[in-house]
Amino acid sequence: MRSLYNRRMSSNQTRKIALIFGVTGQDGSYLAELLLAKGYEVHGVRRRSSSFNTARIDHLINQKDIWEKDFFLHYGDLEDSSVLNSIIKTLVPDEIYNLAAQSHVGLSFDEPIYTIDVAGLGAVRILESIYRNGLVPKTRYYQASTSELFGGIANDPFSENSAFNPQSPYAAAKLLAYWMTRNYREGYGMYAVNGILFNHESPRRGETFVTRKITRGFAKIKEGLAADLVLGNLDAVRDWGHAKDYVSAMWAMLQLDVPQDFVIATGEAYSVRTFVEKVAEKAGFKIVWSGHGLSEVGKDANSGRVLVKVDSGYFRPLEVDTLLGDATRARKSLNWEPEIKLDEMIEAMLEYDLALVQKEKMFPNLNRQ
Ligand code: NAP
Ligand code: F7E
Repeated sequence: MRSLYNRRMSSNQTRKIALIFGVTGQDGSYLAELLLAKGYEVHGVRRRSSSFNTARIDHLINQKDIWEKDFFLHYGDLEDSSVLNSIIKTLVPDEIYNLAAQSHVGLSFDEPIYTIDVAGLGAVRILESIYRNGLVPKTRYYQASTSELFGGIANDPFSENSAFNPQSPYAAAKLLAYWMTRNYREGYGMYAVNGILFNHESPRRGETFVTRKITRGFAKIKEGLAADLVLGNLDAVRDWGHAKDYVSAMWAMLQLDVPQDFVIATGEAYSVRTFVEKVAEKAGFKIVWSGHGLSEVGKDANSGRVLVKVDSGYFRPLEVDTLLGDATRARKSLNWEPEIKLDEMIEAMLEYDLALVQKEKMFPNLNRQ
């Protein structure tokens, strides 16, 4: 921070400064690319980790013409107010994107307090820092809100006006952050908005989320590195878009004259079961299902081999059955449309995972310490 502070004090800043919490995550990496392409000076906050956690942004770090000229990283943690306050106070960013969270819904049942501290109170720590440093008229704030707020009990598409019904510690934490974002907007006049994003995926999606688990699983099966894939609730239905499309919406939400919250979704939803069938087909298998509940299996129609099994370990204490979004407001006010179709996204994810598995076959110790 000290060297950055000196540099910032002496520079004559003409371009916009963006600060991304969660820059090492799926969305953070795509957003950093987008903002750099738009000419921003981009700062990201990363956590100290005992193993490398910058794989998604290494291509930016390794570009000599942008690293520490256009793109900067700072150590910090959403649990540590003093460090994040010092980063915000020093940079005085034009835009802050809060994408940092323990973002796994299933895991939030195992670690509820940590999840609420980071995904809920973490947002309040940033909002307080903006407010108490007198940055309200300058700094705009984006909160990574989520379709999990809705809880998935209605069959109609969810919009900005739908009721919330959080079904996990993760969703409850995000509900706190959602309301605090609105409170700072309505109470203090801060430009602070919630992007209520439905599920979005990509080859950079974490490997424990269901879409990536499926593309990685079938890549391993195809290349002979796994016999089968074990999943939880196959009947869950989700509205899956591509992360690259969704980070454009985040940026657009911070460019309006009047701050507003937006739902971002494709308007099409499929079950986990259908997602499996689509991935399997692209990997050269045709799945036929038999059995029920925990005994259900997906077999390859040609060989009769069991490729998909169900295990109760992947079920959650509370499940969100169906999430389908209505992004009419974003279409009208942000001129936003999702461009990448589900099948195209699945092909890209599978292709990426096949290449990864082939590398792992050639270098079996690749991921071992
Ligand atoms: P992700 O890949 O899990 O990335 C989360 C980011 O948060 C990572 O950079 C992670 O750092 C960082 N982080 C976690 N705990 C932190 C802490 N204590 N302090 C500072 N940073 C911390 O998530 P994503 O898919 O990109 O999603 C971005 C945001 O949108 C998240 O807040 C998520 O809850 C929300 N969201 C996601 C979706 C979706 O479908 N992807 C939908 C709606 C909302 P490490 O890399 O070190 O772990
Ligand atoms: O689960 C079911 C699971 O973990 C999707 C996060 O980005 O999107 C994400 O949360 C569905 C659920 O994502 C497995 O029960 C079945 O119904 O991929 P997921 P999520 O819980 O929807 C929202 C919008 C966020 O905000 C979150 O941050 O798939 N499912 N079998 C499984 N899920 C997992 N993870 N693993 C399975 O084996």
